[in-house]
Amino acid sequence: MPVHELENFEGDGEMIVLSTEKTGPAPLVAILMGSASDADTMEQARQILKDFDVVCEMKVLSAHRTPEQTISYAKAAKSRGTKVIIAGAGGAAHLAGVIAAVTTLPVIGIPIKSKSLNGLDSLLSMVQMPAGIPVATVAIDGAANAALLAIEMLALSDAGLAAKLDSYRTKMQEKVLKSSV
Ligand code: RP5
Repeated sequence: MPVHELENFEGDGEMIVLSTEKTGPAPLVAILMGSASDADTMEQARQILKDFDVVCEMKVLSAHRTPEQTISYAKAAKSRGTKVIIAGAGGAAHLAGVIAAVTTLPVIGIPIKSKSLNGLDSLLSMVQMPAGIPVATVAIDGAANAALLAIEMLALSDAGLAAKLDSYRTKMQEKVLKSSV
């Protein structure tokens, strides 16, 4: 679905307003979060995707506060051209699991560090998915690795992206080897 049609996209009767610009390619990666309070952490994922020139969109959708809109968005994602969904949530962190339940797109979950239990609650509620509905859960607040994992998935069918990943790794190795202690 071209991006200009996304503006009027309706999912199961619920209008979803997208942050995507009017022109340009459809977002390959969706970055979703349970609350705007997760945005600082999730921004790390957006920045890495931007560095790799991967088109993405960010959106707040909650498994608990906006369940119908969340499901509508997740159900429509594949037909819109999205390839990977990144979902961050904290506390009773069901967002990634609920999304994975209604799409066969790969879903990467980021357990957000919570105030009460430092994210252990988020991690355990996200990672312990039942067999059949996978969520690739990264570390607590592991937004950078979520983005890199999404890029690795996309790079399987994109040689240019694969080359950028190789270059990223090489630079990382050089930085470590140059470290002085
Ligand atoms: C979750 O509850 C969100 O993902 C967030 O991490 C946490 C707290 O949300 P707020 O109360 O700050 O909106 O749904």
